[in-house]
Amino acid sequence: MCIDPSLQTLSSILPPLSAEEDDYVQHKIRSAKRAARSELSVSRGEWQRQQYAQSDILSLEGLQDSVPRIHISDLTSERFIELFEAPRQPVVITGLTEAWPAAQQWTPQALLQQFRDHKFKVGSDDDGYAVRLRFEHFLRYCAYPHHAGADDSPMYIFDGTFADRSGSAAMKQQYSVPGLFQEDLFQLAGERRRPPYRWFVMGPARSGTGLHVDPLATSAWNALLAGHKRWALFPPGTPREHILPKEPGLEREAVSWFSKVYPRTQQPDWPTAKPLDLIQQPGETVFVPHGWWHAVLNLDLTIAVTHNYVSSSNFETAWRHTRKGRPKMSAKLLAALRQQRPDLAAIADAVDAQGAAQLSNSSSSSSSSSSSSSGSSSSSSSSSDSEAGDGGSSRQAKRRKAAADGSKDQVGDSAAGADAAVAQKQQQPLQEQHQEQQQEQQQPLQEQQQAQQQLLQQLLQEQRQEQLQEQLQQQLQQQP
Ligand SMILES: O=C(O)CCC(=O)C(=O)O
Repeated sequence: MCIDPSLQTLSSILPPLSAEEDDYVQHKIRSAKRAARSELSVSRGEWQRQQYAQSDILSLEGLQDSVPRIHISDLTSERFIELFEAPRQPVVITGLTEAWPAAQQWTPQALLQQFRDHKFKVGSDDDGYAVRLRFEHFLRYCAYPHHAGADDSPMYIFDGTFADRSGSAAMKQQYSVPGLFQEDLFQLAGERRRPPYRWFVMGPARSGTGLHVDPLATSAWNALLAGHKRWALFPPGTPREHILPKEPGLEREAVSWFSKVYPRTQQPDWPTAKPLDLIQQPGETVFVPHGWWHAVLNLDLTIAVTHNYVSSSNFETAWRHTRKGRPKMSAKLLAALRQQRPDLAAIADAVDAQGAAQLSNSSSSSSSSSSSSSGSSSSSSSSSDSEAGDGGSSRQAKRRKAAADGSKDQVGDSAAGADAAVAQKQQQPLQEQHQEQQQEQQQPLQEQQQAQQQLLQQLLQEQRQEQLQEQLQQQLQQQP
C-alpha cells in the first residue's frame, strides 16, 4: 500500500481516541460512505475493489508538465486577458496566495482548530442531498489506513456553501478573489440568485475530480494551499467519445479515468488532441478557460479553493448557456447589465435576437427541421441545467435543496458519475455540448495556442531583458 506522507503527519495532530470514541467515528465515516456511494458496499470491501491504493496511479514517471507558469508580479489584468483569458489558454499563476491568511491557516492542524465540529460536504446521496461529515471525522477518515489509505477513490470535501454557513463562513475572510478574476458578471444577478460559484476543496491521495467541462461556459481558477494535484486538460472541441468513452467499468472518477483512459492518450494511434499535463504545486493557481475539459487527481492531502466566473471574455458564450438553463437568473442578470454594463446587455440582446430568428426559421421550414432545430442551443436544457423552482413536485423540491447545498451539478453541466466531486461542476446538455464542440473544432485552436505561447515567451524574454538591464545599470552605478 502507498502511504501518503501527509497522512502520517495527520495522525500526529489527531488526539488518540478511546475504543468507544473510535467506534463512534468509524460509524459516522461508514454512514457517510454508504450515503455518498450507495452502489458500493462498505462491509464487503467494495470501496477497495480496484486496489488502486496498491497500484502506481500516483507515479509521475515520464510526465512532462506542459502548462506555462507566470508570476503575478509579471502580469497585469490587461496582459492576463490578452495572453490567457481571451485566447482561452490555460496558465499557472504563481505568487497569488502568498499574502492570504489561508496560506498559514489552511493547514490540517489550523483548520482542525478552527472548524473541528463543522460539517463539510463530502458527497451527495442518491436524492441529491449533501452528505456531510464533521471536519475532525474527515481528517480521521483521511488518516485511517483502512479508509482513505485503502479506498480506491476516497471521499473528497467539495463544499459549495462553506462561505454561507455560520460554522465555516470565517473561511471567506482568509482568502481574496485575485484582481485578475475580479470581473465576475454573475454577481450582478445577486448573491441569492446566482449559481454556486465557490468551493472549499480538500481530499487525500487518489481523491479527485473526473473529466468534465465546467458548467454554463464559466471559466475557473483553482488555488492550491497544500499538497499536489495532477491535472490533464483537453482543449475545447475535443470529441467526447474519445476522452469520455461510455465503457462498462469506466466510472467517471478521477482515479479510474487516469488509470484507464489517460494511458490511451499517450499511444501513437490516439486520434485526437493530447492532454496538457500539469502538476500543481502548493501556492500555485490554475486558470481553466471555459470549455476546457479537465480531470484532477490529488497526489497527497490537498487543500484548495476554486471559483467559477464569467467575465467579458466569455460573456457571450456564457449568456447562450445561461439564458436557456437559468431563465429567471438570466432575466435578473440582463436587467442589471442594462443598468451597469449596457455594452454586454447589447451582446445579450443580439444573441437573443439571433436565437429567436433561428427558432422561427426552423419552425417555418419543412419536416427536416427536427434535426436542425435539435442543434438549436435554445432547445434542450436538460434537467440538470435548468433552474429549480418553477414547479411543485418533491423531486424539484429536492433539487432546490441540493442547489442550496451548492452542488456544482446544480450549476448545470454535471456528467454525474459516482465521484461526488465529478458531479459537482459538469453536465452540459449533450446536444448543446456537441454543437459547441463542432463549432469550436472549426477554429484552429492549436495554432492560436502556439502563437500565444510564442507571444508569452517573447514578453517574458523582454521582461527578463529589462530586468537584466536594470540590474546591470545598478551594478554600474555602484561601481566606484
Ligand atoms: O478537484 C479539483 O481541485 C478540481 C476541481 C475542478 O475541476 C472544478 O472545480 O471544476
